[in-house]
Amino acid sequence: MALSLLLPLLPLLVPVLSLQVTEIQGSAFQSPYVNQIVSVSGTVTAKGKSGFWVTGPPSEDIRISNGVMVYSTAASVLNAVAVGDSVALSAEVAEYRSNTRPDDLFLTELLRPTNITVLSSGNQVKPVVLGVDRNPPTQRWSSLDEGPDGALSVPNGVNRVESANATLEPDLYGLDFWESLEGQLVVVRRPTALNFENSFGEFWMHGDWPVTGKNKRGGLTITFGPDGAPDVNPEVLIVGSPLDGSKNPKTVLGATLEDITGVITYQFGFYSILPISAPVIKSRPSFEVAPTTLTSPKLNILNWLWERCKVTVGVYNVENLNPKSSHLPAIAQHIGEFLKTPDVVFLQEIQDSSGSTNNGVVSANETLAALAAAVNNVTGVQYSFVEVESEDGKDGGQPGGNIRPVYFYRPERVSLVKGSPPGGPLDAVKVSKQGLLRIPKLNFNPGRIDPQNEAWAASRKPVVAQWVTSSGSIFFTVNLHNASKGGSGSTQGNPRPPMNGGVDQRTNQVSAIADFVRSVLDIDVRANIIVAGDFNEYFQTRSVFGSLTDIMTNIDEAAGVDPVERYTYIFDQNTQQLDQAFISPALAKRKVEVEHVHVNNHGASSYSARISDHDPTVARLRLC
Ligand SMILES: *[C@@H]1O[C@H](CO)[C@@H](O)[C@H](O)[C@H]1NC(C)=O
Ligand SMILES: *[C@@H]1O[C@H](CO)[C@@H](O)[C@H](O)[C@H]1NC(C)=O
Ligand SMILES: *[C@@H]1O[C@H](CO)[C@@H](O)[C@H](O)[C@H]1NC(C)=O
Ligand SMILES: *[C@@H]1O[C@H](CO)[C@@H](O)[C@H](O)[C@H]1NC(C)=O
Ligand SMILES: CC(=O)N[C@H]1CO[C@H](CO)[C@@H](O)[C@@H]1O
Repeated sequence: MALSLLLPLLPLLVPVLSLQVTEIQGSAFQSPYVNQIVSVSGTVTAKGKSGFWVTGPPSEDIRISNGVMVYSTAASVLNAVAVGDSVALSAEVAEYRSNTRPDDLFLTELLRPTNITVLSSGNQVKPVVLGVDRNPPTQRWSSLDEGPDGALSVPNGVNRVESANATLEPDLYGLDFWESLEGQLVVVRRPTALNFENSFGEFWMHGDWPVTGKNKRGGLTITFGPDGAPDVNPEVLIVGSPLDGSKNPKTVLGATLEDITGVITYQFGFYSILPISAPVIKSRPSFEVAPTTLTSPKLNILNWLWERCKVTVGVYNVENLNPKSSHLPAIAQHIGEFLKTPDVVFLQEIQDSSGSTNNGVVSANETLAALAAAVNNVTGVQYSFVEVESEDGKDGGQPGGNIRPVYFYRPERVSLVKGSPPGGPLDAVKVSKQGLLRIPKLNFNPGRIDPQNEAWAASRKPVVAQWVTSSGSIFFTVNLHNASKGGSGSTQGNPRPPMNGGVDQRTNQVSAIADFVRSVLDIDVRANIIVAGDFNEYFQTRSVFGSLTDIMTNIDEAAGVDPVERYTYIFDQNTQQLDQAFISPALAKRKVEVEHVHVNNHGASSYSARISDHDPTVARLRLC
């Protein structure tokens, strides 16, 4: 109480340090003068509802910003200055972070400005032109992201940016680069949007500077860098609300914009640019999406010998589908017209017949019958389906929905290998040698992998099936949907490596799946096995996939898909793959073809027009 009453008087009582903006900012994450009253002068570069920005004389040292925000919402302060004014003022140096966001970084700012004097008006400040004056690094966020997987390493959150308070290395690390521009006026030339806008109207983009992971659509995909560690694209900015109160345009992946001028700040967990006024869209991409070219062959007497070995599979997370879902006809159209009715479709997020109504219904027979009828309506193809019913409320997801992985299959092309009963929710699928040929056979077909394993608590249990094609080839499938990334943190927050919610559970889940696959390969090293679904994890988080990649091959790798085109999902600034498929050595040895069909991330003109949050994938494999 006494202190806060005194604070406005402090500038008068304490001898005031006269500093340059560069001295206030310093070369580390936090100011050397935090909590001190200083006097400073500079030119006003921008003004918003909660303060203004001043730029002082620059430093030769690129680590040191010469801009800073002066925080105040008082009309008397905001009315006292105009853009272009050269001002002198006294204020308290502060490191600000919202109390409700303890994992954010601090923003250096000047608080409670007093004694504001306008020295002259109409001055010009030359903005930093990004891509000309400075280029962001393109692979890593922070030196504190320790471990072989960089920002995707485990354990998470073992370091803190703020307690390390390292001297900035803006040539190497994204956080350091953007921090070195904190408070400065910058120009982003020829921006490209990297996603739909978020619910606050903010959007991610990169400008005309060197980038990595660039895909054909204009997005930046998570890849591996030249040193073998993940490249998580720090060369991006999120565009916050314009300072003049206007509204950002609606964006989509690959939209291009006119140059953006604004100030660099940190807010809501991210380094952001606050544009002076609303950015302007220059072009939007076409929303036409080509269907897959990987169709199932029509067998005839001439092509039979070669074509009989092919099988097509689709993988699609259909986002909480139930018989009444308004997106059900569109999903059917996707399966029919864009995926071209693959022989087996691995579906995830099929809800029970009563959807999210929490009434004890677990069977999804009506959801599946409705989807099959709708696909038939579109294509004339009649799918059959097979699932293992969950236990009510035990598999996570939307409460009451009992989401699960399910197989759709074309009975004229493939069928379940006969002779094993279907498993119940708690029955563990096992494989054993059968018959004279000692071929692997399941005790339950279909059956769930180790359903009582703690790794599947509140999560979907993977469903295994053994199939035979109409021409007699046998293959195994594992359809899965692992624990979600809920609880993950910002890529640009204080804990390093960034928090990756559920990563330990996913690691254990993949390991349980790998154990099952190994049990099949132990019996028949040439077995055809396809493991696919929504792993809820980027392939570049190698610690999660290690147990599986020891014995199987990532299907995109086997097919030679360009690494930048491997994506099924856009989150924040990155296009990335949560949906993965792995194949056994026998399949990887033969020809493998894969296409990610971007019906949702390219085919929708707005966030709400997407049918699902995931894009489906189609693969064509040779079984013999
Ligand atoms: C207020 O500004 C005047 C003129 O710039 C300066 O002489 C004086 O020292 C300042 N007082 C404080 C408390 O900063
Ligand atoms: C951060 O580092 C700078 C430069 O080494 C130092 O001057 C400053 O006091 C440090 N701040 C904190 C809070 O550790
Ligand atoms: C789904 O299963 C329920 C309960 O066994 C049954 O009453 C209903 O007729 C089935 N619906 C379809 C479309 O098969
Ligand atoms: C089949 O298509 C017709 C015409 O588009 C539609 O009225 C009907 O509801 C559809 N039936 C199913 C099962 O999707
Ligand atoms: C432990 C855990 O992360 N479980 C989650 C698995 O995923 C579902 C849905 O995505 C969540 O509801 C669970 O909480």
